[in-house]
Formats: sequence, structure tokens, C-alpha cells
Amino acid sequence: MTEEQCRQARRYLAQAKRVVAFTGAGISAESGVPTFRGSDATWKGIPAAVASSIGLLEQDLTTAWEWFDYRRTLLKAVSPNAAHIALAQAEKRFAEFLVVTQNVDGLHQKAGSARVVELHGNIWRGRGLRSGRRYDLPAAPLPALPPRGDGDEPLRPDVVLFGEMLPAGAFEEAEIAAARCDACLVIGTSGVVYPAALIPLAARDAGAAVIEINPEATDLTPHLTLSLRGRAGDIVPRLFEDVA
Ligand code: BJW
Repeated sequence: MTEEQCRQARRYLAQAKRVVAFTGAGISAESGVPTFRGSDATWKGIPAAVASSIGLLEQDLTTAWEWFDYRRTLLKAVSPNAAHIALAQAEKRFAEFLVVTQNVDGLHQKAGSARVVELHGNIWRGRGLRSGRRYDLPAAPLPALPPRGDGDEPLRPDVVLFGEMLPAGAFEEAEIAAARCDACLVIGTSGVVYPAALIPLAARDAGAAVIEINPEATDLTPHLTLSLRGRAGDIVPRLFEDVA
């Protein structure tokens, strides 16, 4: 990122009244949370993409839970980084400020963001297989798998797996905010997963300045207003330095 690019991004934010911050796994990378793509990570010999699929969950709920509880155990020691904190602090400076995240780690809320739309759910919650009711789960590791809700109902992780619908209303709320915003930050996402990747495109189509923060070029880069190359923890706090 050049100084001029940074100044340009700040000018867009200084003029904005309504801001959407669209985030992906890269914003949590500096907190120590692994990203999804660009690695061939496996767990017990199962590729991560398969472990996070509806196929595994339908075939073997207990093994699916072992994967998610393993992830919950790793995540419980993790803290928000400078990028999460900068977004949480920026919230009060704009008439409207919404974080739209694909992440399931809950780090935006932990940093203090009050307005967060979670497109892909939250790993700290379970959902009733029969009732669809959501439950806050006890700390990881869980004492028994699968965890159970009222009436001994088995729970599944409250996350969105490939081929599953997004939580009711979440995409719509994000899309409405994107279509109204003046500036949209696109932080730490490869932009390959749909329908989530439509959010920055909706902001662009509505005339917003759309600013990407990512060390790498992505599928979204050619469609956006400005691309700032670098790490979220370095760049995001700098963007808000001059915003009153
Ligand atoms: C840094 C950094 C630093 C690193 N600072 N940056 C249209 C076209 C084609 C396919 C589809 C389509 N519409 C739907 C689909 C199918 C599918 C899909 O999108 N597939 C594509 C992959 C091809 N979508 C779905 O299935 C979705 N559902 C759906 O469409 O429902 C309708 C329907 C239902 C039934 C039938 C048909 C349609 C659901 C998608 C759910 C995604 N779930 C996951 C797993 C969650 C649970 C878990 O945690 O295990 O969500 S997959 C995974 O990818 C996770 C993430 O939220 C998501 C996005 O990944 P993200 O965040 O972008 O991470 P990475 O790793 O890809 O990128 C990290 C980035 O950070 C990189 O760019 C780095 O450079 C950068 N970075 N360090 C800043 N320090």
C-alpha cells in the first residue's frame, strides 16, 4: 500500500456516513486463526473442506462435532487483533456502521462491535436438529458429543456448510446495508464463496467506494475501487486515524 492509496482510502471514509465492513478469515489470521484456502490442511486425514461439509455432518454427527469442538478448543485461546479493535472503535464515528462477517469465530463481538451480521453462523452456538432452536454452548471441549438441547434433542454446530442456506434474514440485512452504504471495506477474504461475495459487488453497484485490504489480489480485486495490499492488522487501524 502506498501513502497516496492510504490517503485516498481515508478521504473516502471521511466523506462516508454509512459504512459496511465485509470481513473474512484473513482478518483473524493475525490472531492465529487459520484461513481456509491456500492450505491443504487435514484433520485426522480428512481435508478441512470435507470436515466442514454437510455430507460429513449427515453421515456422522459425532465426527463432525469432534472437528468443530477441536476448532473451538483452538479458538478459545484466541483474542481480537488490531483490525477487529479498530472496526469496533470506528462503529460510533459513523451514522451507520455494520460489520458483515463470513467468520464463525465471534472475534468481532469480542472486540466490542455491537452491529454484526454473521453470514456463516457462529461456532460457539449449537442448533437443534429437530427444532432449529439456537443454544449457547458450554466452553470447549464439550463434555459429550453431540451436545443436546431441551428434551434431549441432538444439536449440530450453528455454522453454514457448503450447499446449505444462509441464516434467515442475514444475507438480506447485509445486502440492504451494502446497497445504502457510502463506503465498503473488504477485509481478508478470497471472495470465492457465494452468495457472501455478492455483498461488496452490491455496494459497488450502488455507487459506494469499495476498498479491499488483503496481502494478495483476489477474484474481487478487479471489481473494486481501491486495493490496499497488506495485512489487516497494519492497515485497518491506519484507515480510521483521521476520521473524526
Ligand atoms: C489476509 C491476511 C491478513 C491472509 N490480513 N488478509 C455461485 C457460483 C458458484 C458456486 C456457488 C454460487 N452460489 C453458491 C455456490 C455454492 C457454494 C460456493 O460458494 N462455492 C464456491 C466455493 C465455488 N456456496 C454455498 O454452498 C453457500 N450456500 C448457498 O449457496 O446456499 C444456497 C444453496 C443451497 C442449496 C443448494 C444450492 C444453493 C454456503 C457457503 C458456506 C461457506 N461455509 C464455510 C465454512 C463455515 C464453517 C467452518 O468454519 O468450518 O465458510 S466455507 C469457508 O469459506 C468459510 C468462510 O466463511 C468462507 C469464505 O472464506 P474466506 O473468509 O474468504 O477465507 P479464505 O481462506 O478463502 O481467504 C482468506 C483471505 O485472507 C485470503 O485472500 C488471504 O490472502 C487473506 N489474508 N492473511 C488480511 N493478515
